[in-house]
Amino acid sequence: MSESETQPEEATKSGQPALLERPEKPEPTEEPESELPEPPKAAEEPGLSAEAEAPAEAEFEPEAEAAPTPQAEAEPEPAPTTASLDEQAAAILKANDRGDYTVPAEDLYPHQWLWDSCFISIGLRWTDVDRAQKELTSLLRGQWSNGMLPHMIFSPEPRYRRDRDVWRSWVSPYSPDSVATSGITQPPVLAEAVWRIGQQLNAPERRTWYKQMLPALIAYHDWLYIDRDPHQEGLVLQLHPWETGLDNTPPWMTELHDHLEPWWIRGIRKARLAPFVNMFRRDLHYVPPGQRFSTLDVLSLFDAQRRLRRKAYDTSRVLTHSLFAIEDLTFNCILIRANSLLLEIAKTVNEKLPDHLIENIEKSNHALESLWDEYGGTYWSRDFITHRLLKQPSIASLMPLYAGTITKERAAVLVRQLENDKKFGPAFPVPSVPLDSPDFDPDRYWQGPSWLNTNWLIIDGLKRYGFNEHAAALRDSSLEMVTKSGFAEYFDPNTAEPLGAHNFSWTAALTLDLLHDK
Ligand code: 9WN
Repeated sequence: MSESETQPEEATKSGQPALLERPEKPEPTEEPESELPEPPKAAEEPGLSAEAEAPAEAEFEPEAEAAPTPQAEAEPEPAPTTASLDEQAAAILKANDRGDYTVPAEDLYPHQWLWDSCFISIGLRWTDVDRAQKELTSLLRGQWSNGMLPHMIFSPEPRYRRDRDVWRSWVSPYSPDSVATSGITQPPVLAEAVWRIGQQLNAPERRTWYKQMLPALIAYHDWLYIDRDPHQEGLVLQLHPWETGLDNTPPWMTELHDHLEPWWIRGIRKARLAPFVNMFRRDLHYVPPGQRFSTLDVLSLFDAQRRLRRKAYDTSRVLTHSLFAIEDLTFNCILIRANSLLLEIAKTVNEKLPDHLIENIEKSNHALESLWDEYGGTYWSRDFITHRLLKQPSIASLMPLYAGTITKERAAVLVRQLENDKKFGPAFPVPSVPLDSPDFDPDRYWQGPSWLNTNWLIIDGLKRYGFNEHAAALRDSSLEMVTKSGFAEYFDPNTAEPLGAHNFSWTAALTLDLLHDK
């Protein structure tokens, strides 16, 4: 055991044990509206213990009992309902409301996630702007003293102790005392969410809101550059696929297996033991195996997470021991857009951002061009150490539209990819991996299915570049997908078959936003 990987009791900072034991009850939530499509009932099946309700982050637990567990089968399509789409969406957000924050989905995701809460608040602003603000201020409980916003804030319920122990945020001196969090971040959509909520408020309220959120936003963007751009290139690096939000996206999984795969995972691969390991996976209680990560991917993700924990989530320590760091295209595009909104927020309240942050912001706008591949006519993520472009196709190549800083000519090149039926143009776009890629799988998580959040980002980018017809068409097909199949986590891009979790919060929230913000 390394010096940083002490047991929670030994490493705990003052106040932490109280947190872990605190039998804090979640705010009572109201029963879902009767029109709410039925969520999966796996946890109520006989033979599933309370532990089986452990969430995705604990989806592989080596210490779990070896008894075979029932695996989820494809759910039937949700029952037809007479409620309108926006009523259904609002009912899902209500059912997933835990008081100060909204869980992404009952059972599978019982904690608070960073970019989920941002997307959720963007939808909530249409139904209850106060609640939308609360969704974002509750994220700040988790902010580390170095400015990092963690990708997860754990529920304090005793039954989730194991999830908190997987991460042990208390091994870092920067983690907060009052909540347990993960030790990595997620795409910085926060400035977008803060700004959009501000658009619903009158001028004095908007100023108060922006003033309230600005210090946390500055600290977060500062941390991204200071901690994650050590060579001052204008691009920030990520240390784990979970930081991209597109967890098993092909370029990251290839790099992960090439750089970090330990001997014991290679052994499992060689001995074809993956089906046996599946018996320990919690996520498969809720979602069929073909719709989630492969088992080898899950093992690698948890192994990579443990390596970060051993270094107390300290980026410079991680980088001295590992070659696995990527300047992710999606993450950096979202940061670039967030930077421009941060400037807008500061301007509204007559505040000036620190000079060094302004310099970094300007550098980023130019640095994105270093990810352009003239020969391939597209943008890629880049290996932080070698500067090699990671030329494995994914939806990330469309994200510079959302960044908004590329030229109109470049934007037009990306729009042609979007129009291409062999790449991003199935019946229900936008697939998370282009159809002509050998990695494309219509069912598997971020390796093919269409997602509402990435559609939303692309629609926003298309509008800002004036591709209004494309934006309208993608909006319509997104809403058609939800009308046809319900508020699934993701959808088969050829058939719109619902996949992953049901009654998924950001699908509901962004549906509301697409309905209201035409
Ligand atoms: C790991 C909550 C999160 C999203 C991510 C999505 C998925 C978690 C998981 O769920 O990630 O963070 O268990 O796979 O990939 O984008 O924020 O909805």
